[in-house]
Amino acid sequence: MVVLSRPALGQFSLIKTCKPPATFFHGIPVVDLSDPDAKTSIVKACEDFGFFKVVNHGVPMEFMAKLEAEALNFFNLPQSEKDRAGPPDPFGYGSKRIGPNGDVGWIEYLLLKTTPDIISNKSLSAFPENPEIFRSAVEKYVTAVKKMSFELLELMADGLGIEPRNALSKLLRDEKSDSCFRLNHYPPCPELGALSGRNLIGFGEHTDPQIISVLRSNNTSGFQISLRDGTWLSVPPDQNSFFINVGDSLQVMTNGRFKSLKHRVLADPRKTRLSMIYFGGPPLNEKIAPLPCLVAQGEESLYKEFTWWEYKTSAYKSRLADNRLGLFEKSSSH
Ligand code: GA4
Repeated sequence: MVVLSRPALGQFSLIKTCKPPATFFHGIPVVDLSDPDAKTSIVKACEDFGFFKVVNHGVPMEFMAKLEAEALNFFNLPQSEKDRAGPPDPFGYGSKRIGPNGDVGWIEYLLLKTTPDIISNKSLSAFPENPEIFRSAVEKYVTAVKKMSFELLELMADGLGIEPRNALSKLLRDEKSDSCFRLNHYPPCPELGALSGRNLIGFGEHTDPQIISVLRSNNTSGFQISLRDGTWLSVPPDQNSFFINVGDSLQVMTNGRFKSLKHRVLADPRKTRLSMIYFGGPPLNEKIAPLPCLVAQGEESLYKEFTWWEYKTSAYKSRLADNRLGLFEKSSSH
């Protein structure tokens, strides 16, 4: 990886670049939600990769298409209008800067709460004409994706032999669940043609702090996952399916049996990438600890005790690529 230093990119000269992948990885586990044994494939995928693709998910395609169109309408607005929904606190519109600690990427985004109001007044202020159209597209999509996420977590609990089967899903179903929703827009960066065939990093490598993340993107590639040996694999895009990531909190709740997935996004030189991600998180006061039935006799929790609020506060003090769970490992001296 090299750091871009071309003056042409001015203030964004700190955005990193990376060689685009030569091929796609075609071995991503696929979970078919209409398969009676979906729970087994979910558990296997979470153990092997911390990542899988979901088909026959029941989320209406028109919800995805409508929200994609509305999101593009928003990102195509003049900069001054988008800026009315920013700067992010962390919610709202942001451009190039990710988080509060100096991370940057070739990206603009809208970060939204999912409870109790899906869209705050600040975010809606960028839609003076007809905010209701945008609100309704987000609400329909998020409601359907949440429902699918609850089902996935219940199947996962079944597959892991956890009782009750809502032990995981109830954290997301809770009205105090601290979940959020993100629309990411990666504009094309054609001027990079001159950069000896390198692509800008849109969203740098990181793991998600929550329980699970549910991603849907348009048909533009760029999403990459990291294997535990550090190899990056490019995920073939599929706009009709969802991609699920294991988050740090689920890693802890399974006492490390599932590992959170390190991932990143490369911007495309020619095509716009638009993705929408639901991050399912627990209530702030929830204790994040291994589920007792997943800790075998004689074994101990690998992690110190903490609440989701403590973890999130610590995450917001970190840089994107940091190993955030490291601070909470029992072996750690921090
Ligand atoms: C990564 C996952 C979600 O996008 C997010 C991100 C958050 C932000 O953009 O505000 C963080 C990042 C994410 C983890 C470390 C901190 C916080 C940016 C950052 C540098 C909304 C989240 O919950 O954590």
